[in-house]
Amino acid sequence: MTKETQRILITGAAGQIGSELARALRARCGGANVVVSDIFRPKGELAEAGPFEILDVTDAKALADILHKHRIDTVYHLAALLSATGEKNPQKAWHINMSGLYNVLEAGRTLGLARIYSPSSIAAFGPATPRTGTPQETILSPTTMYGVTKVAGEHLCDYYVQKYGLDVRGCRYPGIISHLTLPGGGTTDYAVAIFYDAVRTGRYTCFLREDTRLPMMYMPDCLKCTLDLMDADFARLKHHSNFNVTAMSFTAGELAAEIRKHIPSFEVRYEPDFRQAIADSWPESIDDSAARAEWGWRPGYDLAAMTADMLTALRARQAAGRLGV
Ligand code: VAH
Repeated sequence: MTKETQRILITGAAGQIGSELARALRARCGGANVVVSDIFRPKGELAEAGPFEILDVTDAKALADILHKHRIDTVYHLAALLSATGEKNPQKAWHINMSGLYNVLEAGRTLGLARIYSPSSIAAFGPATPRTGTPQETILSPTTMYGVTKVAGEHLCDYYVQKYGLDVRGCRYPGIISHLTLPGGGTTDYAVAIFYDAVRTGRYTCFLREDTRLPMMYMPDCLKCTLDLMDADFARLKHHSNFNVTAMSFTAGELAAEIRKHIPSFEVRYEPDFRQAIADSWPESIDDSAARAEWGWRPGYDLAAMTADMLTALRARQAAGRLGV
């Protein structure tokens, strides 16, 4: 199966990562070979630039029908409720995140999928985890339902690798920052919203404390780590669906200061809400040496490069009158 012959399904494709992963995979494999799906039809090019399907991943039959209809051999499974949304409805988060993943893995087993990508998150860690240079192998005791589903998901994926020989891979994503599609329901979403408000109004009210430090990554690096891991020789991997990856760590105050290098008058007020407790349970920085050793992971963007690129992109959209979209 070469890149050109892959038949790919992306679940949760209308989300922050899914929408950009769809663009990258369509550029690589051809639009017709990448089927995007979500529970609603998104506006714009995502549903127009190739096959689109409405899909609720908790419906195993609907998933199987789409896999058969499009002769799918590879699934990027991104459909999930994130940390903040998950804490507002933990039972729904468990149902969507775990039933969805179980259905994808069972489809892999019964239909013989060639490869599955299922991301984890730094949310798999908890207060008992070492917070600085969090190791690849460490205590996983999350305090959010999202984190519980990520830990359970990592173990479920590895079970299907060991028991059935399924090719399942995943990274523990840090906070992801991008300007194409707004994130939805995450604790790290402040690091995206701050850029929009800096460009729109010059002021932002942050829902985390100024000194809250979290591991982060710019979207181009998120796509790079996802595709590099999927291209890696599976036989060389010692880990499968739980690779620590990161690109940088910064506090909300450090991010504001970097933005101020471009917008000197930028003002931030810090009004922590319920998401502060979630952020406080997560690591401040990550040791991603296993990903570097097993499949050559290397990030490309640091805080300065990301900030400059984000502001350039958002200012261009503002000048074109499209910042609201
Ligand atoms: C969230 N953006 O905030 C997600 C992510 C590292 C956290 O999984 O829930």
